Amino acid sequence: MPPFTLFPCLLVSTLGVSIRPFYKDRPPPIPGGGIFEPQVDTSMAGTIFVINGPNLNLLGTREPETYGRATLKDVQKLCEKTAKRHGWKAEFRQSNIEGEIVDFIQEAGRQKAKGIVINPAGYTTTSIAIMDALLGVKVPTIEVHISNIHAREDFRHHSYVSKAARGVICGMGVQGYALAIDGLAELLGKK
Ligand code: CA2
Repeated sequence: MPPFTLFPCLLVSTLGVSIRPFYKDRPPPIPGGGIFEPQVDTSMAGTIFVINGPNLNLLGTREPETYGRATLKDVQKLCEKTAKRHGWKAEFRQSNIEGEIVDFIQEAGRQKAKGIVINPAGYTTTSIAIMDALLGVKVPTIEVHISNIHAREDFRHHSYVSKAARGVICGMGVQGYALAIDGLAELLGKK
């Protein structure tokens, strides 16, 4: 008997074709060779970036009278849950380093993120680099501050980041992050 009748699967799989049984509850074969591998189409799943600036890693451990008792992990869960309601995945980041925050923003641009929520913290009032990065990527951005910066010291009132933001939320505690994500959904017509 010729070998191709004994090993038909082997022969045809080298041609990129599968002759294995096709079950109705399985995805169809992948063009180009693979068979029965579950396929996730990530191109449709929107991503939003939630970026946190310096010292926000300390959230929930100090100054609860100003910033509340929620930790940054709690904020991450809140953002992931809120993003999921809109069919989005949340990429949650924090850095104490200005250049890393610029890198996160550029990454959001490269990944064609649906939106950015950013609490620039101490860099709010100083960072032309973060403002320039946001202006460069053209991803709709909402700036968030946990505290009401306008009811605090004068030096907290000015924000370079606001010049690149579609909206600003402050004084709503960590719930401001969820409001910002809902706001992005509203802006992008998802509600
Ligand atoms: O209210 C906000 O979210 C701020 O962005 C927080 C910044 C502050 O510089 C801004 O003016 C307003 C400070 C973040 C520091 O976070 C800490 C959290 C807990 C304990 C210590 C610092």
